[in-house]
Amino acid sequence: MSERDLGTAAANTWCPGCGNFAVLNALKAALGTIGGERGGLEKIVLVSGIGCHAKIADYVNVNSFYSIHGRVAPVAQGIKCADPSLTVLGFAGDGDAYGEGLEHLLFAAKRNTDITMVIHDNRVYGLTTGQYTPTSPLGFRGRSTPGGTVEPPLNPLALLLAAGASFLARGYSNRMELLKETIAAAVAHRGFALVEVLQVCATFFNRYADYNKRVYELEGHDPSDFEAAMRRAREWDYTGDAPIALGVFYRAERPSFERAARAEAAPDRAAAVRAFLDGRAEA
Ligand SMILES: Cc1ncc(C[n+]2csc(CCOP(=O)(O)OP(=O)(O)O)c2C)c(N)n1
Ligand SMILES: [Mg+2]
Repeated sequence: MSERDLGTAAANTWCPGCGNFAVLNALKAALGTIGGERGGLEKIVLVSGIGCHAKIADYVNVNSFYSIHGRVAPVAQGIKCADPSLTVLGFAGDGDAYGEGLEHLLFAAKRNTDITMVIHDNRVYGLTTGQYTPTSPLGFRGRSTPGGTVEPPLNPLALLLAAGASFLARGYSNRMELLKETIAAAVAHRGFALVEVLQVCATFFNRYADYNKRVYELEGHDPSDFEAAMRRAREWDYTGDAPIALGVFYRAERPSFERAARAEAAPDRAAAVRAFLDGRAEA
């Protein structure tokens, strides 16, 4: 199936300049490269949340499931556990994943379920027209905070790394090539992968000029080094004007939840799990 065939007849309702177009195009390009090893496009399932980002499910011609606000990670994990042969990608907003759904996201990372989560982090509630989210910067003025927020933002990369994510990366909606590569690498990873995308909301929080000045691509960084990844993750705390790193921060090979859980279902549980952990058992 070509990239063109991956489109649908649904009318696109994102605003002009929205960073979601870049995520959509990067996804289509990445899907074109996934193919064989992951079983082809029939084996792909997209799960989305609620918000502007969620409409991505309408615009890609693969199996998809609209979940509810904050519940992308549990739905994606359920699908993956029911049929581990599927390749499951979750698309969630910053409000969706880091606000309402944060607990689910942290536990998906802790379990290392083999899903890819792409977070459209525009640092605002886009669909509901401009309220602050967990990653809005200190002082953000929006519909619900006309005087500016008085609480600092979360740093989702530092938080997810601490929770046990085995693949962690950051992309930017104005760096298409890197975004394509990063999504493809996340899908290829066997285990919980999170791609935090600085996905600019052109209408309610336009950061293009600022991000363009500050983003840089990670070079000479060892993604197997947890401490180095944490230092890079904390370099910019989502407030202030520090440089913003893009690329793969962390990558580690660990048994995934759904494979370990299936090994446990074998008659000799302990032996099966041990064999699985030794890398000999097949799920
Ligand atoms: C349980 C629940 N709470 C609140 C809402 C209202 N709601 C719909 S979209 C949204 C915000 C979405 O923001 P985000 O996840 O950042 O997505 P974006 O629109 O920015 O892509 C909210 C609060 C809802 N639909 N369901
Ligand atoms: Mg948002």
